[in-house]
Amino acid sequence: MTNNFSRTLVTTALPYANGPVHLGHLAGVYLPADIYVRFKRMQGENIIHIGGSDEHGVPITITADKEGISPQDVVDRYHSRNMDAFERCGISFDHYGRTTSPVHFRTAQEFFSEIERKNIFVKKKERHFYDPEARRYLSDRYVVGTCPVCNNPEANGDQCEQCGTHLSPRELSNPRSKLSDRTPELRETLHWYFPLGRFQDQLKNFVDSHDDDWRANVLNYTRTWLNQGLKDRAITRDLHWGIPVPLDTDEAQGKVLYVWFDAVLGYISFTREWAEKEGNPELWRDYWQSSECRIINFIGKDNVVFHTLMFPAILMAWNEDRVGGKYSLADNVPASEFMNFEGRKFSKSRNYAVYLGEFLDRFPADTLRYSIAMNYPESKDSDFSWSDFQNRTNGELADTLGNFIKRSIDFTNSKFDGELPYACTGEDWDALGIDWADSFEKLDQAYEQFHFREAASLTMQIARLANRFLTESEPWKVMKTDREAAGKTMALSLNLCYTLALAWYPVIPHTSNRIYALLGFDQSLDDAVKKGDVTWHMARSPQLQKGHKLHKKSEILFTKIEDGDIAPELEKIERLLEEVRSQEKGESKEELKIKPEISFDDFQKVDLRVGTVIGCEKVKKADKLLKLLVKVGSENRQVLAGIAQSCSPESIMGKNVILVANLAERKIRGEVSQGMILAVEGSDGALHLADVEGTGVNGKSVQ
Ligand code: B3M
Ligand code: ZN
Repeated sequence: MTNNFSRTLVTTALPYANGPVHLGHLAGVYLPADIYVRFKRMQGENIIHIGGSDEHGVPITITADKEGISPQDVVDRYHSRNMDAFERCGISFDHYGRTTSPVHFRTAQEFFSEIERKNIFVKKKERHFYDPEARRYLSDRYVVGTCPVCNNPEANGDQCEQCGTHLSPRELSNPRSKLSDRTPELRETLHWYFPLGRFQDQLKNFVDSHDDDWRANVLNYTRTWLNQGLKDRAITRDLHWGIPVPLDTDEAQGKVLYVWFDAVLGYISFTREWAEKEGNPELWRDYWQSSECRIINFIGKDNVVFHTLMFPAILMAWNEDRVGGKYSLADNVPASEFMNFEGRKFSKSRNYAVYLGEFLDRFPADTLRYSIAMNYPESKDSDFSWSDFQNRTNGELADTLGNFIKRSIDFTNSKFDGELPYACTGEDWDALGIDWADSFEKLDQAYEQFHFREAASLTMQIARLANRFLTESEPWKVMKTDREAAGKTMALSLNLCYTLALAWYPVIPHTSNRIYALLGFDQSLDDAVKKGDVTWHMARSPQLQKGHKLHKKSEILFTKIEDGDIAPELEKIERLLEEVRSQEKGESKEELKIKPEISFDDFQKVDLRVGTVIGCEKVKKADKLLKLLVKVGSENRQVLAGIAQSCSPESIMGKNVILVANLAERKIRGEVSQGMILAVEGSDGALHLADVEGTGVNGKSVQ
């Protein structure tokens, strides 16, 4: 990935403005992007970081309905809260836009119109539930009804909580609207589909061309989709919140663009807004429409295919038959895994999270940035815990880095009147025992390849060596007999402080600015970087001359975190966990609605057998159903199971499942189902088949 590029555009996934961002978001997307951007800025590269709020889609209207306020109120609230939290955390966006802005409406509509003009969209008529009283079409989550599998009368349009079956609203009997409790009617409605399949070959070539530089997880997710064959995706919705379909026809009335169609285009709109802010409205083209610009999309793993397939396909559709004004595709899409919190997944809906703004009310941004960088979920899920945060802050930031800086500054202030007493030579510098060339080569590579955890550890390693150098040189003792030697130690130490100020800038910029100020500079490090007065390269050799004057100030860079400081947090976790557990229990008690007791004899009537899955395919037009062929002893049974959204056909082939073997046959979606198989729902909402290991178990009864 070496460059012929003279510019870089970094984008970060646009968080939905329906809630506050939490540490999981920070760890996966915003902090890594900011670290990278700061590193590049310091290298003197032309790089911009564009982000903003995703303000459309069902998540926003659901929050609004829940709180009884308008979607606009929801997005206004969280857009400013999130922007403020990011700023306090030092996430240095060049522009943070919002998808409700006029420029974005224009951009998204322009894309729709261009693709429509080229006749690329496919239009399909469908029947959707409509609530005549609320005068709204109902998305899945707005419909309830009776589950076709377990007869639960309160099943949701997307899933039955009682039996776990994933459903679509039309599979429910006695459907009702959540808005009015009335029976909705099926109404014919027309929708625009983006034919992803039309771009299958182009997309495959695009992905293949990044075989060497994209992360394995990104390639894997994307190829799973490619291998299944890309399908048409609806890109319009019947919703009252969103960007109107820009057509004057009757059929376009009341329709808005699907949130994912508009959200990815936000990156472009926001770059346009940035260019306007810069006073050069055409400047965005240097980033989006120039082969000299590298584009990097930082995202979480749940957003991969939207960025590696959907967004590129939209740009391909735009570019088709064009001579000028073509958009470039991303060069890299570094998707993170998830960072968990005290061993559990963050969950907005269960309120199991630490929100960024709240965290920063209690602890300094850099302690968080450091801990999270050291836990960056690069290739597997990681975990944030309060005790790890405490240990890293105290043992690494305070005892190592902070301690070294303070001792260097204070001793020079008190014994050398705040003045660098000696001119360091290259030889002195090399004699420190730090292999500068090697350390910086490794650091550069770590940053370049998005290995931020490694970058932070390497930098801490330099701080450790510096701290050890000062301790072992004992200038406070040597001073009594050899002032010159002590002076040399201090001059080297202060130059090491300078090196550390620069080297830490990508990860803990607030601290770097403070060290830089302690070293006697009037201009902030941020400004010095911006102006190019300070560059990354300067970190590897001594920069402070003999006679250089410090500000003669002293500062404690990191306050230690006492047990008492995190005790309330730990108690809060206990409470949250308690709540989550009782919610889970409550849900299972309440919503399971345990059926009336049965006798042992009744139970004995159920014949459970082990069967082996010997065939499996998706059921057409039912995206939740799989059709299985299960071998039980000498019989083969056809079973329909609502597990398609959790299990791929390939993944369950050959598994030994538990089958209710004496259940009366029934028809689902016109297909016969001869039994049921057992599955459980995990806390992630996915269904897991009860799977029996071992050979020779086929046909055996389950005890
Ligand atoms: N808002 C989903 C999410 O927050 C979505 C990302 C949009 S990126 C263009 O996970
Ligand atoms: Zn059910």
